[in-house]
Amino acid sequence: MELLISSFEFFINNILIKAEFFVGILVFIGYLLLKKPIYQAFSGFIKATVGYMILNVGAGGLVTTFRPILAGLNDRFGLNAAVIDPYFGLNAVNSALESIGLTTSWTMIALLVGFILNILLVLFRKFTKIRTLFITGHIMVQQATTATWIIFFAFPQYRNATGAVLIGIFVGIYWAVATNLIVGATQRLTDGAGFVVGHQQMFAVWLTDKIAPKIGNKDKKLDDLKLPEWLSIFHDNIVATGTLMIIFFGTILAILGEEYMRKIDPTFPKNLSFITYILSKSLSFSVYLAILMMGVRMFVSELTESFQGISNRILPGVIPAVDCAAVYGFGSQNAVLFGFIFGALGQFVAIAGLLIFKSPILIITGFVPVFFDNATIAVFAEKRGGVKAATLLPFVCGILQVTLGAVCVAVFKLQNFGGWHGNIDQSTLWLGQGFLMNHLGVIGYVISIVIMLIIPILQYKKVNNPEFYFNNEVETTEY
Ligand code: ASC
Repeated sequence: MELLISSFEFFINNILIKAEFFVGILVFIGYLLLKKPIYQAFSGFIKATVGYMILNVGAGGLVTTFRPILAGLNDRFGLNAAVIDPYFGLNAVNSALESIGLTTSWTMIALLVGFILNILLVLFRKFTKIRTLFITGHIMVQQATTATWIIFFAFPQYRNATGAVLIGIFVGIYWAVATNLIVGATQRLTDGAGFVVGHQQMFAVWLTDKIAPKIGNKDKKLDDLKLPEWLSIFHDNIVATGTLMIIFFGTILAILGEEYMRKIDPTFPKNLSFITYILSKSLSFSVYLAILMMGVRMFVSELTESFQGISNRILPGVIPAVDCAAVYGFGSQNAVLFGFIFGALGQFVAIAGLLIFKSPILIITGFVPVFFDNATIAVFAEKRGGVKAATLLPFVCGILQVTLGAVCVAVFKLQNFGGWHGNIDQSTLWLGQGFLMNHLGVIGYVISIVIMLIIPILQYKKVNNPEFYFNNEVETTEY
């Protein structure tokens, strides 16, 4: 038994939550199954792992640089608001659990239960209609942690191993169902690259894919926007991001002020002027984004090729669900930027609304949801509804992230802990499910699980050509 536990621990700490190795190993095995020579499998392992690590450097750089700046607004003006960001959400949940004498130690068990359940759902795909395996480790940890609070909060009687299993079932089914839902959308976007988004906005992406064609014209691409001669420099992604970030973060940094930034940022050298500091912080956004995109290109191309091996042999038809950034290389170069800017505008409008209407709960923009949710939504929106969808949908999402984020803080009683997970699926779908659990108890839990399980079955019913459903080809059916 002890050996079993320590192998589980090894697996969780070294593979499951280290997505770079998970992806690398999958690529390695995939190539071997495709009967490629071992040296090619090795080269694939290195490129996929390094590619994912590069992506992490880019994403990590963005998160660690810009999260404190946005959150600084809260501190600087003593707003006592909840920051909507999964890292703040994690801290909030940790403190909330501590306040009731618990820790997140059950979360790791839940994580494993969820992962195994996802594999079982794929294995029994004949009945479940699930094709996707969620492998974005750090996201799984964040979601399992938030779910720990939601479920322990709703069921004080199960603050034990039973609760851990309930959490595992909840997240495992969400991982499988939500990613399975957007196979069609992702395959259409990437022209059948053979992966799907496994992150924190899958339900929103599914809706985007449905709504975008109704509100915009897919042929009016961001890259084709006719700009006056001098503005055409912004067709270049680096120029566009760099310039906009100088305006965006320049304004926020100016509001926060030099004195405050010197106080909170130990990397602000004494002899550097505030203007140079602002320029270099803002432009580092373009740097990290360029790094992120480079990593994405590297691992996506390896994964796409080699995963055929796994999906042909071991888990037939299975599609890996990976970080949302994997789709940033598809579609117009500037879609990511538009998503972020319009999402942020939506959030700021909504925050102004909370202030004007004297909401008892205030919200502060967190970097992860405002950037990664909205950039992802914009990429999908642009594919199906052009410029109009790529601007309007992130704007609406930004409004929802703030308003429903505030509702989540109230419903899950997190107001004293300073944060909420904040990603759009967690602030919509999970809010509804948590609400059911709070009010109907175990019946609410069962209802929310059953609803999730029915989704892929309904989805399958709508497919015109069931053969396509399980063999990874680009689906044309919409559901
Ligand atoms: C998240 C999160 C991150 C980023 C990253 C995007 O939700 O916690 O660190 O998005 O996964 O590439």
